[in-house]
This record gives sequence, C-alpha cells and structure tokens, in this order.
Amino acid sequence: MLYKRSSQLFAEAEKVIPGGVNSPVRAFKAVGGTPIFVKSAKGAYLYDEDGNRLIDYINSWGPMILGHAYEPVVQAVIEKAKLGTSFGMPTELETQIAALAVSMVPNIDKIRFVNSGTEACMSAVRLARGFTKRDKIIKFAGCYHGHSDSFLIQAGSGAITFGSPNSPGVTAGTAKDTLLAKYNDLENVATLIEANKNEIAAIIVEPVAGNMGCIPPNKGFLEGLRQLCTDNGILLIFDEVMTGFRLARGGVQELFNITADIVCFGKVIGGGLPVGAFAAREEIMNYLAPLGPVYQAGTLSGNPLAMAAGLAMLQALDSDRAIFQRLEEKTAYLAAGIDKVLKANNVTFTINSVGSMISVHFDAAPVVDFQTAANGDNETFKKFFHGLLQEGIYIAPSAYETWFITDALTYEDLDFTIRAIDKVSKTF
Ligand code: KE4
Repeated sequence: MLYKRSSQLFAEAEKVIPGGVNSPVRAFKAVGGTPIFVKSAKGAYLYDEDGNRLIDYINSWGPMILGHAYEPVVQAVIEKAKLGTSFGMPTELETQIAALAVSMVPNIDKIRFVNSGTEACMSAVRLARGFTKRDKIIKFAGCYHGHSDSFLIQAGSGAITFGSPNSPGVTAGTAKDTLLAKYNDLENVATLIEANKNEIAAIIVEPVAGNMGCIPPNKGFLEGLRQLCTDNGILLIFDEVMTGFRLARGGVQELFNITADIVCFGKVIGGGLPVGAFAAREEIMNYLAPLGPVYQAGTLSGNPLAMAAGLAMLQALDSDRAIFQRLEEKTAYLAAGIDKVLKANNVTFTINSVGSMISVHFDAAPVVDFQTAANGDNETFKKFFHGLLQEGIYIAPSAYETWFITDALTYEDLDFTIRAIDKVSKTF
C-alpha cells in the first residue's frame, strides 16, 4: 500500500490547518506515520487518494453503522438541499425526528438537537447544574465527553481530589468543579459523593466506555451509579454519543434496562452529518430556554440537511430491528477469529467487546478502567495498526479507541481481516 498522495496532501494541509487536521486523533500521533487522506467511501470500504481500498473499522468514529454513502441518507440529503439548507426557523422535519427518537429511546419525553456530541454533553451538564442548583460533576478518568472545558480534566493524584486541567486554557476555577472517579469503581464514587455532600449536580458516564478502548461496565456498576444518584439527588447523565442507536434501538438504557436522567447522543443520530442531541423526562427538559431559565442555543441546531440525514438513519434502524443482532453476531465472529489467530501466534492480548464495539489490548490483564487500558503495549499496537493498514484494513489510529462494526461488512470482509491479523501478528 502506497500513501504518496496522502503524504503530499498532508504537507499542504499542515500549512493552513493546525497539525494538518481538524481533529487531533486523525493525525496518527499515537501510532506514527502520516494520516490517510480519503477520496470517497461506500459501504464498508474507504478509497484513499492513492487509490487504495481499505476495509473501514472506524466508520467516521461511529456514525456509519449502515456503511458509507448509505443510499436512503444520501437521497434524503440531496432532496432536502434543493429546498434550502438552513433557515434558523422551525421546520416539521425537526418534530418528525424528535418524535421518532423519543419513541425509540426509553425514559425520555423531549429532545433538543445540537451540532456535536460535545455540545450535547456540555448542554446536558449545564441543564443538570441549573436543575439541581449544584455546581460539581463527577466524570470518570478515561471517559471522553467532548472538548468542553469541564470535561478536559485529568485525574489528580489519589481518589478524592479536585481534577487539574489537562489542557491549557481550562481554568482552575473550572477544574475545581469536576471530580474524577475510577471507571467500574463504585466505592470510589460513593467516597467522592460523601466528601462533596449536596454539591454534586450530575455524574456523567459513558455507560459502555469507548474512549480507552471498549470497556464494558462491570456487573452492578451502572445499577450502583443509578442508586447513588437517586439516594443523593444527583442526575445520572448517560453519554450515549457512541452507544446511542448502536448497541440497541434504545441504546444502553434498553440494553441493560437502566434509567438515566439525561441521555446525550451524537454520531449515528446524524447519519454522518453534524448532529448531537440531549434528552430527558419533561420535568428536566422544560428547564431549558425558552421555557425555562437554562440557556442553550445554536444557529444550525436542527438544520434541515442534518435532520434529513438523521431521520433517514433512524427510520432505517427503527424498521429493521434485526440489525442490532446482525451487528452483534458479526462482532462476535470477528472477536472469535482474532482470539484464535493471536493465541496461535502466542501474542499477549485481551479483547473487549459489547454489541458492535470492540477493541484489542496488548496486555494479559483484563482492561476495566483507564489505568489498565494504559498498560497495553503501544509498540505492539503500532505494528498492529500499520501492519493492518498495509493489508488494506483501517482500524483506530490509537489503542485508546474502540472499533465500530458496520452492517455493510460481509463475512468475507471479516475473514479477510482475521487472515490479515494472523499474518501481521506473526511479525510481533
Ligand atoms: P463530538 O463533539 O466529537 O461530536 O463528540 C464528542 C464525544 C462525546 N462523547 C463520546 C462518548 C465520544 O466518543 C465523543 C467523540 N468521540 C471521538 C472518538 N473517540 C471523536 C473522534 C474525534 O475526536 O475526532
């Protein structure tokens, strides 16, 4: 696989875009090398600027659950664009997608659309703070909720500590209101709540983590968070930007039968166009302007093109309930194949997967939180990433990411991938 044209395009991009990319993870900093420039994509395949075809296991970090250039979404956008692209005024289309989303997801009465997962999570936290009249939030080390200041907080030392910013530009004043907990550690959360009695507005969590690889919640973890929140007047925010409309029709709330107070969405809900959303029961959502005092707004929120793409995507997922089973079966098949060949090649690894999210970690110990995810052998991961790239397979350019399986993948694609992993892992 040659990447000459991508390298040229990257050099040009670096002159006018910081780091040559519009989102850091695309720059291959975690794996080295230069990023691949995509020309087009269709179904399970990317076609890059050097004419290579790559089997895509990232799918734009989740949205392309039905494959790239999914016809009903493409047609919906084309037709809508002919009628105008943005009005800054309400349209019936927004009501249609809102009503469909509310019918698909448990425990929500109303939904507000925004333009990214960051905006959804940021707005959800502001809403929780306004509703509870409390300032602090708990997030988990290794969970990512977008780049809003309150979330860019790295664990300080010890379990009960105020976070310290891990990005310049985030003030100490902001950091002090974000408390860091360990994923899958309920005792740690209970201790934080005890030490900040009646001051915590919300706990925000990825109910299945996908930003430190894929990490499932331990049995009882989410139920424990639910109980702690109920007992302490804290709102439980499920960040389902990755898991929403992917792990089940109703997301993780349906999959694990757990009730969150606010749910955040992104990725799949926009069908590949910029859409985020947050939703809750009426009592909470009516706290939002223009009804209530909590302000939140956006010029392009609910714009017709994004709503048309999102509606077509949700309609497809709502009408073919078997899709989630198919995705789960394809992911299990892939996991079993990877397990077999890595074991045969005496590689030290663990595989985590839930539904159509999967990650491979090069460490023997179970990966259950950020600390254990950080133990993975990154040199092996780099060989894994670049070796697969040479075989025409694109996985996440970081060990701290999950793969996203698309229904456009065939079992031939999966077998091809397993054979490639067998070949590449013989070189470890
Ligand atoms: P966006 O603002 O990137 O649309 O969504 C932020 C976000 C919120 N919550 C979760 C659970 C997320 O995974 C994300 C974004 N995911 C990353 C991938 N790990 C997006 C890729 C990128 O940053 O370019």
